[in-house]
Amino acid sequence: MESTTKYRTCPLCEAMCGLAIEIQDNKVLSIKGDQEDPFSRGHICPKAVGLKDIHEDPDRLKQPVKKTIDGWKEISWEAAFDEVTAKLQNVQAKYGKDAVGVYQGNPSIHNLGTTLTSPGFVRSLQTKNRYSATSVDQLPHHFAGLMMFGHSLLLPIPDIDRTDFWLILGGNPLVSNGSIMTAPDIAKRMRAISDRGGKVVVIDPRRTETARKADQHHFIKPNTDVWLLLAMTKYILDQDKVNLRHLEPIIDADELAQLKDHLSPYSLQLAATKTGIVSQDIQQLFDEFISAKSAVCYGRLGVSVVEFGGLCHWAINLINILTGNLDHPGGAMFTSPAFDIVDKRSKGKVKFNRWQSRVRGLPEFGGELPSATLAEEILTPGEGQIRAMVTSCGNPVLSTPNGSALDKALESLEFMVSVDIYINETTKHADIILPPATGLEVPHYDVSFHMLAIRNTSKYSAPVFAKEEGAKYDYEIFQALTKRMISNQLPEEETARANILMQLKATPEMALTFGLNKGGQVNFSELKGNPHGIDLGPLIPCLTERIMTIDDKLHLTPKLFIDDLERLNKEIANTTDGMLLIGRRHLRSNNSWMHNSYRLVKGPERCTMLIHPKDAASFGITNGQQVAVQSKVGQVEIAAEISDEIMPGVISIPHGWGHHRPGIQMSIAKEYAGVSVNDLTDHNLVDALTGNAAVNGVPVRLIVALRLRSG
Ligand SMILES: Nc1nc2c(c(=O)[nH]1)N[C@H]1C(S)=C(S)[C@@H](COP(=O)(O)OP(=O)(O)OC[C@H]3O[C@@H](n4cnc5c(=O)[nH]c(N)nc54)[C@H](O)[C@@H]3O)O[C@H]1N2
Ligand SMILES: Nc1nc2c(c(=O)[nH]1)N[C@H]1C(S)=C(S)[C@@H](COP(=O)(O)OP(=O)(O)OC[C@H]3O[C@@H](n4cnc5c(=O)[nH]c(N)nc54)[C@H](O)[C@@H]3O)O[C@H]1N2
Ligand code: SF4
Ligand SMILES: [Mo]
Repeated sequence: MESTTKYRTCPLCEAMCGLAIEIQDNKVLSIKGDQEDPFSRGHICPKAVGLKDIHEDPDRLKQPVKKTIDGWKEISWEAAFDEVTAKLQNVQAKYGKDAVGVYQGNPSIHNLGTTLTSPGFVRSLQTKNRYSATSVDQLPHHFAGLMMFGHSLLLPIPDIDRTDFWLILGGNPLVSNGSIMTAPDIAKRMRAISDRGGKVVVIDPRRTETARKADQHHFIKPNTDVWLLLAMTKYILDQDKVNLRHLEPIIDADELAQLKDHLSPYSLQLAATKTGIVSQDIQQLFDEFISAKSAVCYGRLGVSVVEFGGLCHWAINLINILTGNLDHPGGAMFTSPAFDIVDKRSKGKVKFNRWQSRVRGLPEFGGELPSATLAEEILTPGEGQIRAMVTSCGNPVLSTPNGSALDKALESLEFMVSVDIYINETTKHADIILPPATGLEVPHYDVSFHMLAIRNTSKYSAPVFAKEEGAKYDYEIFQALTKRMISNQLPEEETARANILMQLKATPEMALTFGLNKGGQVNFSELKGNPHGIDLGPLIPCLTERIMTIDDKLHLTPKLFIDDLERLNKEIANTTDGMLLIGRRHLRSNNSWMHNSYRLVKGPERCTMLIHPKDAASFGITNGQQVAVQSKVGQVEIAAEISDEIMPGVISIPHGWGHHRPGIQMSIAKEYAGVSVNDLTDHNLVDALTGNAAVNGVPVRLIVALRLRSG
């Protein structure tokens, strides 16, 4: 058969790159960037070819497997669905609904079927023990969106194609390819800022790949951005540089006046002391930002997974609002997505702290509890203890703080089921694994990332290959489970019952058709006729229509943020002296699960501890030496990589490694095991306001064994 080229969006990260995939007889010949994709314009990163490896990976599961004393055995789908739901119902009958916990990981929102149908299944469990990767990631963004704009999905996106000044705190988009900012080909877009006379400034404890390409970089002591951001907000107010533009009518003048009082402690001098950035540099940064024609302040993981992540994102929004850069070209803008998941019916509803976690009393957000408390909810006896778990698209043993505790906790469960494609550090604890078709075998539409993109675009990708015979799509799995879970909860009335059962038959394409028609910008057949995607133009000011607060006002001073300043103020006089641990990402890696692709893991060891030459000298560490790193909760041994790209007092270890644990069935990943940084991160370190895990800025100690010389 002749080779053909299929076009589709890469589902691996948030960038939504268009791919041109050449295939012949069910084989991938090549994966290249799609030059005709109007959004990604041919951009691609090395991970995209990993899709071929996932497609062909002999370790990938295609049939349900059940753990037996003789190892994993394939079982039929029907038997698996029956057993899973019977076991979950049994645990709930014995201990109550909350005894079943559920954790949903990152690929949940990169899979159309899972995005659309897993929520129904989770609801059918009727449990308060819901967890996800959100609380080890972007929760503070959602929190600030909810409190200030009225909806957790109203997230301001940096309009980097038009900005004159891009301030990046704790983000490394040249490697991550952008997050809460879907923007394929960041490098080109960054260069364009400089070419039009603009400026990019990066604030990061590491001179990252992005920092090296930026116009300016400042090192910052981890976990101190909050002082800088609040000082900047205060500075804008003190300088009388407030310019609310079209948002003035929806901002309360009293709130603006009160803001100034609340911010009085946060001087530029205090910011300098806390962050380690010299005050002249801080002032220059503030002045340049304020006077730029357009400017945007953007923060990502380095200001999200820290102890004051909530306040950081509040301040970031304030800075953009007060300088006239929110909802304005070149600033931070909102999308007008073709498939809009902001549900108007939730207007004014604040889904926060409606219940708390049983053991530590951490607040619920959007129906979920913080993942940092999952292990103790399983391990602590008492009413409401989790006795069975469902995981889907997640590897929390490697991804959540104190992963070793969770490893033990999962072992103690009465029953566990995982919807996943691999037997890995988390799913090895399951009794049954249900593997969906994935990657090139599934239809794709980025419901979430079109919402977070720097342009309004819309794109549907048909599957490149049919799923294997006997395999199931993710939506088929969730629908089958939901149907069984609710079979005895269905209403008596015939039509109501028929309605629910019909919804449980809807394919993702049917849901897409419905959602797109509701939005009225494009329809499904247009999308099918445009496999490179459709550009719907630059972001447009829309906040005054999209705002979801009950009073249609934008709130500058939600009480929860103001109250949290008290927690911050207790830190004013505190100083920390020891070493602090932060994370890092690599272009050829994707969280914990793509290390089974040889082409992505080969080459020099990447799971190393970056340390500054001065620190290395004072601890007597040489390059490549094994060092024991200890935290409150654990210890790992790792090779040191000495480099002045990291600031003194800080070490960096990437997450997602640690594939040495027994029982995993990923043959290549095992050979490139590394260690898990989340065996060091502390489940007790959370942003008390939002419940988000603080995996950046963890205090650690280094222990260097005396090296024995031979000869
Ligand atoms: N220390 C530290 N910890 C971190 C971070 C950090 O920077 N530092 N980053 C955090 C962030 S941002 C995130 S998002 C989380 C990620 O945390 P998780 O989402 O828990 O972890 P992943 O590594 O993304 O695991 C993805 C899982 O989905 C499975 N999978 C892949 N494709 C499919 C599919 O199509 N269907 C199904 N059903 N399963 C699939 C994989 O096999 C794997 O088990 O980690 C967080 N943890
Ligand atoms: N190649 C690749 N791409 C990915 C992923 C991946 O694993 N690999 N994961 C995807 C996911 S799930 C996400 S959420 C995104 C994340 O996207 P990003 O947030 O852009 O990625 P990170 O590399 O975690 O960047 C965080 C930066 O914060 C810095 N930092 C740490 N602590 C602090 C601090 O206290 N203050 C400041 N100012 N900076 C600090 C770190 O040095 C790092 O450079 O990436 C996505 N893209
Ligand atoms: S940047 Fe992200 S979306 Fe683009 S090819 Fe790489 S992994 Fe795929
Ligand atoms: Mo993430």
